[in-house]
Amino acid sequence: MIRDRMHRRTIMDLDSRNRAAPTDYNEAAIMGGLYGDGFIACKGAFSREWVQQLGEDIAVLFQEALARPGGALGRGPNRYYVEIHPERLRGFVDIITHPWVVAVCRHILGPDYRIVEAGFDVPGPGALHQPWHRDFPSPEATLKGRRLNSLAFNITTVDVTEDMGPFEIAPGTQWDDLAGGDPMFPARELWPRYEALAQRKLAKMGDISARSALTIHRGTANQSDKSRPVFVLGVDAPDARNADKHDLQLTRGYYDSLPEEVRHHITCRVVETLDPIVQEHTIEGLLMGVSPGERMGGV
Ligand SMILES: O=C(O)CCC(=O)C(=O)O
Ligand SMILES: [Fe+2]
Repeated sequence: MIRDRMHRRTIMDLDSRNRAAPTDYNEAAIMGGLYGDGFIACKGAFSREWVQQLGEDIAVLFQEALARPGGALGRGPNRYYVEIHPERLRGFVDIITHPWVVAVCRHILGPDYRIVEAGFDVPGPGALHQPWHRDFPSPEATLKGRRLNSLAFNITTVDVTEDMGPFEIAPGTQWDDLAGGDPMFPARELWPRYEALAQRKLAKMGDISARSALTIHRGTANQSDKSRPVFVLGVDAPDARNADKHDLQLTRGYYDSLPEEVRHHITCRVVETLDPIVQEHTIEGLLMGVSPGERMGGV
């Protein structure tokens, strides 16, 4: 009980210290952005000091993952994805209780949304372009039902510059039916369409973005000498099945310390001690990178 009260106090302190002033988040703008472009952002949601702490926690977890066989998944040359135990991030509760994150989840996924994945991408120096892709095949709910039932949130840990291989999206392509081809990797003949649509996202420390992971996107070639670690949070509507591919674990002590309202939104195993995460969703199509000079498809 004491623990619970202390935790609440921590959250409240962080509210006043580290968060943007509460704003009325416009439901129609959120729906319009995610159903339209498939990508929205909240600029300056966290302080730079808070993001620096996130970056430090991620750096520790990245070193641990690289040292453990199977701990970090290759996503192309010098590009990794690592799924994590949320409680290893000091700011995890700040992220999932951030009023903009809560508003976006509620408006798009409904009141029973569930957090199913926490991890980070690290595109390092020398990482190549990724092939244009979506992170998983479009479910029936989206293809036939024309409804988004999952979201991916990203928080950059560094100020992204042009030479760091920014993230790019092709707005509106969350609705594309890739029938007849690979369900995640559009054929190269289609790439010129995505290149023409492409928007580069030069996120700054403190920004949070939300996207449909179905919106066709790619990490671009990192030509700088700095890596660009970015936190990833996956959230499902009750009918989505993405939790099946992940194994979110919280220790009993941490779980019990969370307010009931927060617990309600996490699909996880409650464990005595954290098991090493068995990364199960290698995406074969991402293992090869595309050199920036390489012809981008089409004729
Ligand atoms: O580079 C990024 O920010 C995202 C990478 C990505 O889309 C992926 O690995 O699936
Ligand atoms: Fe991706």
